[in-house]
Amino acid sequence: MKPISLTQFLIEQQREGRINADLRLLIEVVARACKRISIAVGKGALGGVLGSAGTENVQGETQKKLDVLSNEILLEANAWGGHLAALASEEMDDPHPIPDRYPKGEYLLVFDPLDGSSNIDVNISVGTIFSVLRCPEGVKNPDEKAFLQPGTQQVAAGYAVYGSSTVLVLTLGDGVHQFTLDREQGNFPLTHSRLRIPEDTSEFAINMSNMRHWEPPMRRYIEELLAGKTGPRGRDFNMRWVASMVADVHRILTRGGIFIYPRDLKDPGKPGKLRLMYEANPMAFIVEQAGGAATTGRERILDITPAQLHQRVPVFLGSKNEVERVTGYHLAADRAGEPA
Ligand code: P6P
Repeated sequence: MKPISLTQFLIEQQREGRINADLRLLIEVVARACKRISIAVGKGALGGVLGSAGTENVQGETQKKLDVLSNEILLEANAWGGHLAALASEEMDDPHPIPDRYPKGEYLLVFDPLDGSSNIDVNISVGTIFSVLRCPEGVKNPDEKAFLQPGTQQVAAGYAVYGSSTVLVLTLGDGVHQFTLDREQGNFPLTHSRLRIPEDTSEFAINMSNMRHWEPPMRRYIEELLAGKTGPRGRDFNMRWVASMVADVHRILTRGGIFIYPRDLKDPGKPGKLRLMYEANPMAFIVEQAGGAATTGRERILDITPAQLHQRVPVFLGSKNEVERVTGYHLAADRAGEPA
C-alpha cells in the first residue's frame, strides 16, 4: 500500500477536527522550509555555505553560515501565510514580528533552525527543531512575554534530521509520526505512525568529558551504568553521543535510550546547556507522546513556566524507567540535603 503524504495526513487530521486550516498550513510551510534546508545542508562544501558566518548569536555562539541561512529560510517561508502572530529563534535575540503587509494568525512558532551546527563542517547529522504555541487572546503584537508559556501549552512540535535521509518527526498531540523526504517527488511520505520508546534501555547518551563537574546523583547514576554486570544494575550498558541533539533523540525515538545534558558546576550560574523553548520543550512533547519521559532531573520539563525566551534547563529524556530512576536519585539527594 502506497504511504500517504504529509499533506494527506494533515488533511485527514483537519477532517477529524484535530487541527484547523492555519495549523495545517503552518506544518506544511515548515516542512517545505526543512526541505530547502536539507538541500542546502546536502550541498556541503559545494554550496559555499560551510564555515563560520563571522557573527555571534544571542547565546554568544559563533554562527555558522548555515545557521543564518536556515533561519532566513524559516522566516521567509512563514511570513506571508497569515497563520502566525510572531516567530522566535535561537538565532535572534527578540521575537520576530510578521511584516505589517501580511495578515497575522493565531500561532507562535519557536525554533532552532539548525541544531548541532558544530557538526556541519564534519558532515555529521544536524537538524531543525520547532515548537508551536497559541498566541495569547487579544495580543496583537506579541513580545517575549507572549511566548513564555509552559510546554504543556504546545499544540504541535517536531524536528527534521538531515542525515543519510531527511526525516521529519511530528506530533500534534495524538502520537508521534515520521515522514521521510522523497527527493525525487519532493514530498514527505508517512513512513512510521505512532512511534513508541521502549520503557527500558541499555543505551545512554551523555558528554562524559564533563563528569568531574556533575552533581553527586548524576555521577552515581552514570557510575552504576559503567559498572554494568559487576554493579547494582546487573547488566552492561552501551554509550552513544553524536553531540547533535536531533540525531541523539531520533535514535532514542527509534530504538530507546536515555539522553542527558545535566546541569554542571563548571558554570554554577548556568542551569544547563540546552534551551527550554526550542530544544527541551519540543523534544519533551515528542518523547512523552511516544511513551517516554522528560525531566530536568527534578521536575517535568513540560510543566516549567519559562522566565526568558532563551533560558536553559538540564535535560533528561527517553526511556521512561531510566528517566524516572535518575530523577529519583536527584530528588533523594535533595531530600538528604546533599550539596548540589
Ligand atoms: P556538547 C549542539 O550544539 C547542542 O546544542 C545539542 O544539539 C547537543 O546535544 C549539545 O549541544 C552538544 O553539546 O557540549 O557535547 O558539544
